[in-house]
This record gives sequence, structure tokens and C-alpha cells, in this order.
Amino acid sequence: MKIRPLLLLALCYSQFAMAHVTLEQTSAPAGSYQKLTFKVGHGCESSGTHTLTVTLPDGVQGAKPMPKAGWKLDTVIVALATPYTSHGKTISSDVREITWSGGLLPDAYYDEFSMQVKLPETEGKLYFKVTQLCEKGRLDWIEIPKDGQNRKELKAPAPMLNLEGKSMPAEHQH
Ligand SMILES: [Cu+2]
Repeated sequence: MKIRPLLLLALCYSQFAMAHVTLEQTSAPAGSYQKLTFKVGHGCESSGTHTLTVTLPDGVQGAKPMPKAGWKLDTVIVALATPYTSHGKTISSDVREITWSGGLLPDAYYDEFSMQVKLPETEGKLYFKVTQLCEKGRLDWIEIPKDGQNRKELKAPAPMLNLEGKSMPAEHQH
């Protein structure tokens, strides 16, 4: 039974490491339509979350947030340097930021925030910077690992998605 405090400590540590704000999906085909779900595992210290902002990396197209009961939605739309074509129309501005606000997620509870996006065509790692505002304090999940650095070593890593090689044409999967 002497092993117990140690075990408890290890358990707490791993729970903390896994909490954060993370993406449910770890990888997806480049250029595909995907549902992305951001998981909020805890508040700021013990304070509840009332706002979550996700910044979409360049190349993510046509983002549509999923409404949540009790939360207000706002999007920031910016002009694109390189317009693209979707459904036969030229798209010259697109959603770059999505904010859910006005709700309250107590630190003791867990919730998820989802959106549909079309992913960039290029393979590689995609980072989504997230800001979490709480009744007291804020957390910025914006750290991106430098070359050779392990993401797990970061205090506040940005949620990451691995874009893999395309398996089939992505047109109209949505
Ligand atoms: Cu955490």
C-alpha cells in the first residue's frame, strides 16, 4: 500500500497533461472536409470558461462553427490574398476566427466546441491557436514546437492536426 501516493501523483500528472484544450481529431487527409472538435478539459486554475476563440490557420477554407445552446457565436472574416473557387463561385474573403462566448463551463465540467472546415491541400502539421477566457484569468493555447522540440514539453501547446496524403478526391464530401 506504500506505493499508493506515488500512483496517485502519476495519475494526476497525466490527467493534467491530457486536459488542456485539444483537438479530438489527430489527423485527416489534406484537402478534405472535416469536422474538428476542440475539447476543453479544464478552466483557468479553478475558474470557469465563458469564451473560447479559435484562430484558423491559413489555407483552412469555409469554416462553419457548430452552434451551441447557451453560447453566442461570432466570426471574424478577412479578405484573402489568394481567392479560391468553391461550388463554382470565387471566394475572396473567409472566416479566420471563431468565438463562442456568453456561456459558462465550470472547471469541474467538460465540453466540446465543433466546426466544419475544408483543410488545406498541403500535407504537414496544422496548428490552431486557441484563447480561453475565464471568469478569472485566461489561457492562451498558442505554443508551437520548434524543430526537434516535443509538443508534450510545452506548457500551453496549440491544438495540432496532422494533414496526411490524400486518399480520394475531396469534392462534395460535405
Ligand atoms: Cu491542461
